[in-house]
Amino acid sequence: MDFEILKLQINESIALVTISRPQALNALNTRFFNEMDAMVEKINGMPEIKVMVITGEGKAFVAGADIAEMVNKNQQEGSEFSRLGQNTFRSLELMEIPVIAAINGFALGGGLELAMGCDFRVASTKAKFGQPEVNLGLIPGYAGTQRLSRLVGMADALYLLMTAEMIGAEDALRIGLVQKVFEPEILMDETIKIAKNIASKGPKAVKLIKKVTRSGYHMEFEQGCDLEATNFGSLFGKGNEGEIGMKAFLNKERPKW
Ligand code: CO8
Repeated sequence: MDFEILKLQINESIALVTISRPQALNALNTRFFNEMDAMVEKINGMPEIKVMVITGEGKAFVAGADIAEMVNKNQQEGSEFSRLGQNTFRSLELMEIPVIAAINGFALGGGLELAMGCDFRVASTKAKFGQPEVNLGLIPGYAGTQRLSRLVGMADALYLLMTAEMIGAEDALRIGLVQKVFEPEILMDETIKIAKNIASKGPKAVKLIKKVTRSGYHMEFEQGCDLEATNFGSLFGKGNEGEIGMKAFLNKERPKW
């Protein structure tokens, strides 16, 4: 597929995907979802890529779903547009490699939902966050009603969803919506540093962290522990990643994965 909205830059083993429709503050339309699905498939087919980073061009990360595209939809089309976005953002969670949102500006509505579909979020001090759907007589449709409460707890989620208040990076950090905040000039360099740090770790272990932590979250505790033990064991044995890492430690060397 030809990409018009998404730009892909490869930096060693890091894939940087930039959403580039700044004239509409990177609002999410059908074309975006089709491109993001194709991008996920493309990166899934590139074993050399160890971390994916998503950011936005201009003053927004993403200012929401494209209101101009949504305005004339009927009920069935509304639900279909919701499922389209839900599936795309779920596919980020299902990628084996970590996905980081680098939030450069507005992350509103569908934009915050995209960020929440990533594994964690780093933000510029200038970023703004909110779920303003109630201002439009809507509710979130890309799993924002589900992910926000899981990430920040029920009361902060309901506060943001019901008031449509836009919060800054400091408040987002305080409630755990973002994990790190940087000055705008250094946001991308610092994000790439975080990505490269993760890329230097045991690659199978990083993928299993994502799989076991995400799958276990929805399981009974004992079932999650069972999943952990099985996958923990899968890293052991001759020539396997755990052996390489542990031997390197004992020999005071850097592991060669
Ligand atoms: N959709 C379409 N166009 C948009 C959007 C959007 N979400 N946001 C901004 N734009 C456009 C503006 O219309 C404007 O276009 P033009 O230059 O042609 O007039 C251009 O981007 C620049 O925007 P502004 O002039 O408004 O820029 P400001 O800096 O003055 O304001 C704001 C920035 C505060 C971000 C403002 O643009 C704003 O409030 N945007 C809308 C935010 C919003 O309500 N987002 C939620 C959308 S709903 C949603 O995401 C639901 C997700 C689930 C959908 C489920 C499927 C059914």
